[in-house]
Amino acid sequence: MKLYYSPGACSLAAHIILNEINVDFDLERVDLKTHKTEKGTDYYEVNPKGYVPALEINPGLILTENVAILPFLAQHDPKQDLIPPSGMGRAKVLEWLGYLNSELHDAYAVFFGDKLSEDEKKKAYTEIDRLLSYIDKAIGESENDYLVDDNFGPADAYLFVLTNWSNQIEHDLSPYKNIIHIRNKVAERQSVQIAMRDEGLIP
Ligand SMILES: N[C@@H](CCC(=O)N[C@@H](CS)C(=O)NCC(=O)O)C(=O)O
Repeated sequence: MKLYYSPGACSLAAHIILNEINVDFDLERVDLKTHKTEKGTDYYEVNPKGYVPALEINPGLILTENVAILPFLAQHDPKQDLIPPSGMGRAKVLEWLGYLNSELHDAYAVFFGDKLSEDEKKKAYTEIDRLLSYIDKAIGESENDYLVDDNFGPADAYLFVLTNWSNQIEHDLSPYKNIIHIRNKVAERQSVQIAMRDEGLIP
């Protein structure tokens, strides 16, 4: 398998799950400004949508979209308990992935487009805070150790990656104690440390 990624982008979540499962994989970095890969390939030929992540499963077979890639990778070895195989447990993982993807990811993404005015920035921070407040409360009200049940899974990896962006956009995460609690546990995982090192995010 091969993951097309950009350092620190949402593709880091797939990179983390690849490190969790027992597969050989390659990485190919994408420059999201030029849409060229590190090997000089026009990235639109890999993923016509132009964004990362894209997962090449076999030559010519490409899967895109975080909500498809993350469960696909997580189910690779059912013994690892990264995602329930069926039923409500699996639906709950997909519920979180959908929310993170369509709500929180979009709310952060506003900062990575055109330069924002001070007023636009204020509105964008307010929206991020609204979403994080909901997530933090939901974690606090559940008795689970992670977003879904007591096992680390793809939704936790995705939440970790998205909330990493708070640092980049000078957004204060400190009020969200329950999110920070999960983030700290995720950050300690070897899969995360290796992915971040391999993307050049930490030494
Ligand atoms: N719906 C896509 C969105 C992916 C996405 O927004 N990727 C960003 C990085 S986090 C990107 O590549 N942006 C550059 C671009 O859109 O050209 C998914 O969930 O996979």
